Amino acid sequence: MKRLEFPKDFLWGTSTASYQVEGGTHEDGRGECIWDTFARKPGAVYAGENGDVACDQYHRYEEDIALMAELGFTSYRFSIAWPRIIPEGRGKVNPQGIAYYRKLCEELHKHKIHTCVTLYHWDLPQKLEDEGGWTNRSIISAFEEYVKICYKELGDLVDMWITINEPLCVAHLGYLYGVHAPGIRDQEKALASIHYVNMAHGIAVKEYRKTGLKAPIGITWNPNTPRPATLKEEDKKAADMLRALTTEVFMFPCLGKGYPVLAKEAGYKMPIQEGDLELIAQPIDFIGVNYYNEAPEAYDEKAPHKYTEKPSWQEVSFMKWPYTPGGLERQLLWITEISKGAFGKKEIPIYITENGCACDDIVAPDGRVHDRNRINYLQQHLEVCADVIKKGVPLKGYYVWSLLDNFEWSWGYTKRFGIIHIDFKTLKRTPKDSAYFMRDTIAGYGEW
Ligand code: GCO
Repeated sequence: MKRLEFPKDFLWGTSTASYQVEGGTHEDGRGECIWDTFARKPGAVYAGENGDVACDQYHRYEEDIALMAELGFTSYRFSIAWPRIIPEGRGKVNPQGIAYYRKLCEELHKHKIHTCVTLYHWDLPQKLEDEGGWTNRSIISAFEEYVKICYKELGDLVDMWITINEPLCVAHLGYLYGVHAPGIRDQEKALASIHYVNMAHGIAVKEYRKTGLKAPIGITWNPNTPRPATLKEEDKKAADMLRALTTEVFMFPCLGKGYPVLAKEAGYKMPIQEGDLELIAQPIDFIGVNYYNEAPEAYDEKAPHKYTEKPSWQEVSFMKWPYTPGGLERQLLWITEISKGAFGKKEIPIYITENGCACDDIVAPDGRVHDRNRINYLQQHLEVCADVIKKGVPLKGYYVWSLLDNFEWSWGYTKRFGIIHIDFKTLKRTPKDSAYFMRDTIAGYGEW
């Protein structure tokens, strides 16, 4: 028999994001965000779907929190919708937005569930995008204004703060490849957005330290740490270059190391001004890691940065992402290594703030969702988590992505990541077998 064993104080959570689960996009003073706009663009989102209703957590949060409590989760990671707090991005604060997130946090605390708040999970107020969004240096002062309101109005109810979710996706998907809002494809703008999203993280931490609030603050990255496809030196260089351009350009400056040399060699010119790198390198209390899969990378003479992804052999999820738990071990060991000594600290605690998979889930005639493939994925990755802790990785918690099936960005509602099934016609919630697997794992019966 295999058994998953974790430290007693290990944090067990589920993750969601405002635009993906809340709905209520035109309610109680919420302003427009870039995803409201992007979803209206023909072809941008599968079947023209959007987050107007989503899982309707804006009205059903009590039911969702009761389900989390019933499963024994000890933390809930959700994001605050900036356009609910400051509808125009700057200036007037919306008291109904504040009131909603206070109610959400109070309900979580009533069920003894720890509140883990992501300040930015991609729903930028449209008015700020109209001024250039993350490609305009002025976004930093707008983010500063926003986070200071959140600290002031919600600081007494938040147990853990995450500044930005996945800066890589903000920059690359939003401004380089244009497959996410705001749908721009421009290399120079993408480079500016990398730098300004790093600076926004820095200003958020700097302002947080002035509040005197005690909860830890950190950031969530989705590190891309490919393995070289072969032992050939050129494939190793290709993997190193990909990691530098998609991961180290975010993690290194935030950890006080400045931009990676390989990025400069690749011609990355950031709009750096005096003092920027010092602002970015504010000491953080933890690192959030979103891990889904790893891929083999090889040298490719014809590719822009001489790297290309090679085929995987492993079983894939419904997103065609391979099941690669070994990649999680390699990534966590790498993060532990590169963050050792940052800010003069022996180590920086790590939380897996997202891990999970999309499956073709259906409700069976018995009324259940037998998502054995998701349980296999979770078991394989949780085994790695239990194992790396014994190897000295300061892993302190694990959040499943996601609590609910939800709006999977440009895929709309076609990719189900939840441990709770949503019938998007009735919004009925049905815990999947993976929810009961997580319940047992949290209770210490993670065996099979
Ligand atoms: C991300 C986002 C989530 C996604 C999830 C599945 O990591 O991309 O944080 O919003 O929905 O990862 O793709």
